[in-house]
Amino acid sequence: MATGTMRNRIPPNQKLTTGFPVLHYGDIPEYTDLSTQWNFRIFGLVEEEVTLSYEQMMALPKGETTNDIHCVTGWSKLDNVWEGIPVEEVMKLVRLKPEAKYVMLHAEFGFTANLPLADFLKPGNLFAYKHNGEELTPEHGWPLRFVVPHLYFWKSAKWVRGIEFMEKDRQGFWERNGYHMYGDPWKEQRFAWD
Ligand SMILES: Nc1nc2c(c(=O)[nH]1)N[C@H]1C(S)=C(S)[C@@H](COP(=O)(O)O)O[C@H]1N2
Ligand SMILES: [Mo]
Repeated sequence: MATGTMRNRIPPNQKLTTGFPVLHYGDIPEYTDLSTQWNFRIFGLVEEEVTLSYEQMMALPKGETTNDIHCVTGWSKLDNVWEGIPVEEVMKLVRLKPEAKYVMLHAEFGFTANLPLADFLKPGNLFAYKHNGEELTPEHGWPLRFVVPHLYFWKSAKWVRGIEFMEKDRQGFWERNGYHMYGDPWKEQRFAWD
């Protein structure tokens, strides 16, 4: 029955929403010319760092992923279709050093989000520029946001500008502010002490 199926898609203590709440700390970046004001940097434990222009990034092969959003503040939004650049396409541009075990996403205004390398490389993760068929709006992360479907949504950095590969895990922005290092919604890993 439909309700049974639905229930199984909602992690503990989450509530369904049909809207699309906006949630972030700080300002929404404004750009007038992405060619000169935006680039994407892949750095840290790679053999050679890479910096891509907006045009180079957008010229990479496209992909699609569908996820259920689970925000740590308690709302969930099902069946989101994201179009963007799959992580595996970005990874073809660099060679990882063997010590690389963790990833830090870097976004505008110094926002960061950390996750294990294995989670970052999971098929289905992408750098999105469309949500449900429409270009991302600035408040939802335009021109590009990370989407990692299997973790709480705070790991899906909006206005993402780079990927850093690390040997040891480090706290990102929300993790420094008390959120869990990993953030599995099904295990309710909301806060550092969960
Ligand atoms: N750059 C940036 N990305 C961010 C955040 C932020 O504060 N800054 N907050 C995260 C949190 S807590 C959530 S729930 C989602 C919200 O995304 P939305 O506004 O598109 O719903 O963005 C995540 N990505
Ligand atoms: Mo969140």
